[in-house]
Amino acid sequence: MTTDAPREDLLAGLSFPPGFVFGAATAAYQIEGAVDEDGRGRSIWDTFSHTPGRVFEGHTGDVAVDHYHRYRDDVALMADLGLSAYRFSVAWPRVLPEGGGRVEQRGLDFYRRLVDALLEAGVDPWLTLYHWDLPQALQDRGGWADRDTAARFADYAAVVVDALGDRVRHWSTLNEPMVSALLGHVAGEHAPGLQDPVAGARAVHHLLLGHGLAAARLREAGVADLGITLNFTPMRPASDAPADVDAARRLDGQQNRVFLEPVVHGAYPADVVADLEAAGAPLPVRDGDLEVIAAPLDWLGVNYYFENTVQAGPRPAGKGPSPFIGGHDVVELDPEGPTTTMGWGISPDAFTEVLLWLGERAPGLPLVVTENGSAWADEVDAEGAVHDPERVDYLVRHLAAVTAAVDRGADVRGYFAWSLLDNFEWARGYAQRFGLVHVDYATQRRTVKDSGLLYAELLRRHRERA
Ligand code: IFM
Repeated sequence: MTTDAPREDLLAGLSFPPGFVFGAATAAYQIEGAVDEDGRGRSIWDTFSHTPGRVFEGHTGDVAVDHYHRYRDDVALMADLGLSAYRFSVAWPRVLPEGGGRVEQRGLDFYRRLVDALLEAGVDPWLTLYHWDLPQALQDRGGWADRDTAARFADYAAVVVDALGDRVRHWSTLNEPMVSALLGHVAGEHAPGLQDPVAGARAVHHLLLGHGLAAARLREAGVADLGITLNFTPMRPASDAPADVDAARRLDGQQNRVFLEPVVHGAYPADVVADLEAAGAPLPVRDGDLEVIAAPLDWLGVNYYFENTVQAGPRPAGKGPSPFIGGHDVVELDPEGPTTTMGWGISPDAFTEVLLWLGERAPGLPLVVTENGSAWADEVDAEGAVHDPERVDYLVRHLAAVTAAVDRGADVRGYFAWSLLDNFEWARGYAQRFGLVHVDYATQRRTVKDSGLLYAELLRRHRERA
């Protein structure tokens, strides 16, 4: 790898507390490939991506970036970059091909090998149990809309911790339950591709219940560093008009608060409960569930990408169905100013605000930025370099946003860039590149981008200061 730091000192002024964790993140279905190997069962994303019209140009995760076979090289790359930590997810259908019952040791062995390679390379593994790849067998029995899936998730957690608990210290239950529940069951934009608000509300609750039940099993197995990862998007009203203010409240409720509040305070926000009931899609809460969901945590994972401005009014057809229950009368406005290739705006100040807001909403709970990053149209040039000035700019400004939050008292303990590698960006396929490392999908060749080099330089300076 070329290690020349970019000439201009973009990192001046960026300084993080001693012990601050710097890593990069990925997820199983986005990188592993090898979908038919070693007894892996099908996941809802195999089904979804193979359904015509669901994913950009019919892309699938069948091969992805072949990490299943190239994990040793990828770990070496992480060590070269100087990452102190790596956040990855375990594919539930590799471990339990039918969702429950028979355990596939070959699937667990892959993660044992991966974790051993990470530890040998001095990279601390941060394991996420669920990053959206539900076994299809469980979907066939109702998926997250069915309460039993929460119990199956806890059983799966117990199997994984039994296999890896001796070598993985940092555990997370779910990644972005908002996306699983609402993009998957209300907008139909993600697997399982439903447009069913009732199923969406049920999925919200059962994912959170699964989190709580799994947390208990992980604690029983001795896990002492446990979190959940939620994605936060500030919702700004387009004006002071009461209808816009209420639209922002409703979307903020379903995007942010309906996940945060039960996890940290053991109660759903009353306004969201009322909104969902009014939409005919109630949360199926039973006695005792909220105590389970509010299991004590050691940290909260924060994924942040952009903010939204919202306006009351009919949603234009071109926008597609809203992921929010009853959201047909709210429009998320197109961002003003530059956007990434995802069409997302760039708002580092809102990132600082989210971290400070979480400090108030979840006092005493350390925060870890488990994802932050941006997609751009990167290419390898004739010299074999990938110049990605927009990602460099996004990275530097968002790291500065973290330091600003820390300076103002937010207890942020780490930052994981999304993503280590270019990969399968769900419904957007391989057209969106988020990696610090470019992947040529024809050859699987990895090339560290300028942003990756800059990140490596930041990490080098951070280590030197420690
Ligand atoms: O690629 C995703 C990731 O899987 C979850 N968080 C957002 C990323 C970018 O869309």
